[in-house]
Amino acid sequence: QRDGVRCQLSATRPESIVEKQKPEDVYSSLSQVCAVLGSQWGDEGKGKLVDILARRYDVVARCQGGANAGHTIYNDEGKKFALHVVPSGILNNNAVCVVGNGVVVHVPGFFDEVKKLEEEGIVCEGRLFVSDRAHILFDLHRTVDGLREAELAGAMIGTTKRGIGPCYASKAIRNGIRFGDLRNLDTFEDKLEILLKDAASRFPDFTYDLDAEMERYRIYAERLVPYITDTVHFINEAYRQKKRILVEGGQATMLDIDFGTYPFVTSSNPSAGGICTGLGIAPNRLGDIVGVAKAYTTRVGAGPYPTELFGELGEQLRAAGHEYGTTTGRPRRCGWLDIVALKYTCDINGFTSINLTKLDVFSGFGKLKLGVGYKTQSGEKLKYFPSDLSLLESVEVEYEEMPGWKEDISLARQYEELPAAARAYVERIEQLVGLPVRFIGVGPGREALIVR
Ligand code: 2SA
Ligand code: GDP
Ligand code: MG
Repeated sequence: QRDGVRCQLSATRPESIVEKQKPEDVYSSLSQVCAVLGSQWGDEGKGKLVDILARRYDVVARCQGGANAGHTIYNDEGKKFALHVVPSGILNNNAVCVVGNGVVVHVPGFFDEVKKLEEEGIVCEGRLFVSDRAHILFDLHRTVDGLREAELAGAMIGTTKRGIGPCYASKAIRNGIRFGDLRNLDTFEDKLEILLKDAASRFPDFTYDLDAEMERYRIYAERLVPYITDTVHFINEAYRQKKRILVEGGQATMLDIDFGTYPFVTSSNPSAGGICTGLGIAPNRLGDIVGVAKAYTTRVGAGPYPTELFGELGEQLRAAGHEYGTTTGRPRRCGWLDIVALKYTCDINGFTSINLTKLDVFSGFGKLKLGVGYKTQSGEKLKYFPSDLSLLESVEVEYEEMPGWKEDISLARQYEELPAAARAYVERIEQLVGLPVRFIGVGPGREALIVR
């Protein structure tokens, strides 16, 4: 069955591969270093799980990406928070939050986020730290992001225009500026001038005012003093002191610059390798890696998307799942769950379990489909997720059909309370990917989670 033979949905449901455990046992069995990563194209609901797990962790850290990420969480009073760079552990007062060296940070955006949190009574200073090795994302990077997209015209990536690609480009080309550089404002100014001149030489319409920018950064430099830290040392010291460390991924593996549908990807590594390079945590210290997967799929921006639904069903999913970008408000493309892509990201990340989210969204849908195989135009079955985009764009997806359910499941808290068809859907996914679905999301709130 693993290779996508059409499902014979017989009267006998597949047996769950999950051994029954009490929720508290599941939580406490999670390893000292645990990561929550996106297994699709982002927006799977990583923020929600991180917020819930943060109560069991001492340190919550982001390792890659920047304010392109949008992680939506709700507190116990149902108040909504949309986080971008600040880790989703910030709502738990006992957790220390780290923005790692692999993250790119727009300073005014960072302070806006901190201000909004502090207005809600959430203290950030003293428990939120930014790596001195993290790169500063300047307004110029945002401008260049927009200019590059405009140049690409019909072939645009559909970026969030948050300057992510240009900032990582500065880092790679080695004229980037790091938070630690704010400790010496004279050399900082020299570096900033080089960076601005570089952008101006590439884009004739790009103008800049170095003095005005320096004036702003002199002020930021002082305001940032309590936040800038050697987080590599901090996190390794925390590890030695047996503190529990939770890593929050941004975006997802299908948007990974190496493993995603290049060039329609982001500019960082949202997959497991990004944890090590973006925080300075050694690979052999990683433990559980929870892959977050929506019960269906969504994608924002351009690029191939084999199981995409067009027309009424896609609209229905978008409306039922409120599928609009957390950062940009863009409508998300929607489609069936893609098992071929999910198996690929399971391999890359070594997920130890799955958090299947938004299962509630399917209530009232008719039949459900799982994309279980890809076939080329010549009828050849692909054995694995291809790197060749033109091939990917032309594949025919083989689907298994499964019965849906009518019941509202948003109040279910025990697995057994789910309708048989919902359980069959979960268990078929487990069978196909060979991993336990330990967490099932049935609503956006903290309480709307089934733990098995
Ligand atoms: P970028 O801005 O350079 O990282 O864009 C490159 C591609 O990566 C996609 N990308 C995302 N996809 C889903 N969600 C993201 N975060 C926001 C959210 C997005 C939003 O939580 O909803 O609000 O639009 C995210 N960030 C980057 C992007 O769409 C490009 O395809
Ligand atoms: P992230 O980027 O992976 O953190 O996800 P986003 O916050 O961008 O998007 C996920 C959206 O789904 C948010 O609006 C969440 O509040 C919401 N959400 C998360 N889990 C569930 C769930 O199980 N059911 C429903 N209905 N909504 C969910
Ligand atoms: Mg998001």
